[in-house]
This record gives sequence, structure tokens and C-alpha cells, in this order.
Amino acid sequence: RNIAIIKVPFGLGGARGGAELGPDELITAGLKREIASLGLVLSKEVRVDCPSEPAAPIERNRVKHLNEVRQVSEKVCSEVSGAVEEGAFPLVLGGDHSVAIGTFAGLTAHYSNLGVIWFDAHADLNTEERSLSGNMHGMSVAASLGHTAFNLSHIAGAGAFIDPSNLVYIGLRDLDEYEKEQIKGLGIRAFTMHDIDRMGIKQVIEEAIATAGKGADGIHVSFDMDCLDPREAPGVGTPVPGGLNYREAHYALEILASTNQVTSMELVEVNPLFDHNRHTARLGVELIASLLGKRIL
Ligand code: DIR
Ligand code: MN
Ligand code: MN
Ligand code: MN
Repeated sequence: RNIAIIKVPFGLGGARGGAELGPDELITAGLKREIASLGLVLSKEVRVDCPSEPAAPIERNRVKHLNEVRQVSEKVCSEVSGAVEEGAFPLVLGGDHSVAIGTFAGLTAHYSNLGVIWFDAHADLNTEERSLSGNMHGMSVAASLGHTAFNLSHIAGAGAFIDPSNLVYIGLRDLDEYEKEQIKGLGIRAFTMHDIDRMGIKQVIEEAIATAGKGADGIHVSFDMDCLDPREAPGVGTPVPGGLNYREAHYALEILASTNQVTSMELVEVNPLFDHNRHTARLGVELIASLLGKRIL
């Protein structure tokens, strides 16, 4: 299987700067070496050109850097879509989680029933109207469901919105009131940290795969590094205590790999400014390797 790395050095959707350094940090931490040692071919490596400085001071409305997010999303959409067309496995390296808006639009151009497993401390379900922060990395799921005013439906090559019944969350522990209402109202399958404590990661990931994979023509794994406990992954923009531990995260991705149903992945929110010794990026590389099929024995 060919891998297409799509680097998206963009941080203006996040709460604080630094996520734009994520893609290079992951490469430096040895990502390409890992891919090669798994016997996989890197068919291409592209870097999406991203604005690093906002073109204008923050807009009058509260939504931050919408124009920059729009530009980046459109490019990510076309790169992801192109990679799928070429038969490659898109591996998107963020960047903050707003890059997922473009990833989704590119994937749904090809998958009509895409299953999604979203690893995150947060639900990223806010809309422009309901967000308390105005940060667009907290709106990417809402955008992909068609709930935000901003979306990519106007651009050629963007696919349809995803269906909430194909979406599963793992690792949630920091939700805004509106997001809680949405999860309940839409009936989204959400495995919070409480559920992981109660059921164990084995049962959680098995049920997640059954739900997201049901009738699906592909499964996308969107992996926000802040799903991990900050002791494992300190280098993230919005750390929240009480997250997944090292083996829980690896185990979940190893089981996902063994299904052979995963068709794309993105790993986001590596923030070297809050890291030490490249620890979080190295962990990110290891986790990508597990999802791509690395086995202990
Ligand atoms: C919060 C935090 N719900 C927001 N979200 C984060 O800003 O909308 N997402 N940190 O990654
Ligand atoms: Mn996120
Ligand atoms: Mn998050
Ligand atoms: Mn985020």
C-alpha cells in the first residue's frame, strides 16, 4: 500500500501558536524511516502552503482566522482527494485540528459512506454561533456534519457532509455544554474517558469499529494528540488531564490496523513549543506506525 504524506503546517485554527511546526517535527522524529521499515512505499510527500500570519487583524465577528482556514481547507481537500485518486493512503500531518475540515471534504468526494473514529479530548462540535472561544479547531466536526455556516460545499471536488451515525468519539473529557447537547441530540457514539475506565480500551475499540465500520466503504482515523494524557503527550496546545495512556493508544491503533478497514489517517495538534525533547512527536510517529501495521512480535 502506498502512503501519501500531506503536511499541513497551519496553526491559526488553534488556541495558541506552535501547531504549524507539527509536520516538520514529525518528519524529524523519524516518520519516513518508520514507513520504510514497515515495507510501505511513500508515493508522495506534499506540503500545503499555509498562511502563518493572519492577513487582517481578527475579524469583527468572534470567529478567528476564517479566511485562512478557508484557504487551507480548500488546498487540503484537493490534496487528499488527489491522493485517494492515485490509490494512496492519505496521511495528513497537522497543524491544528481545523485541517480536518479539508480532509473530510476530500475524502467524502470518494467515500459515500465514510466511517470516522475521532480520538480527542474535545468534540470539536462548536459552530461559529455557539463557540465560546472562536477557535476553528473546535468546529471541525461541526463543519464536516454541515452545521457551521462555513463549509466547502461550494468548491469543485468537495464531497458531501458526513453522517453522525458513522462517527465515533474516543477519549472525550472536555466538552462545552452545547457540544454535550449535540452529542446526545444527534445520538453520536461517544466513548468518554469514563467509558474507557469502565469498559477497558479493548471493548471500546471493538465497539467503535463495529459502529463506524458498519456499512462503511472506508474508515478515517482523526487523531488529536491531546486525546493522550498530558504526561504522555505534553506537546499539545490544549492539554487536558486524565487522557489515554501509552498502551491504550497503541492498542486501539493496533486493533484498527488489524481490521484492514482504515483508509486514511490524520494526526494533529503536535505542538513543539510545549514539548520537551521531541517527546510528543516521537510518540506521534510510533502511533502512526501502529495504525499502519507495526507489530511488537
Ligand atoms: C473548546 C476547546 N471546546 C473550543 N476545544 C479544543 O475552543 O471550542 N479543541 N481545544 O481541540
Ligand atoms: Mn481536536
Ligand atoms: Mn483536542
Ligand atoms: Mn484542537
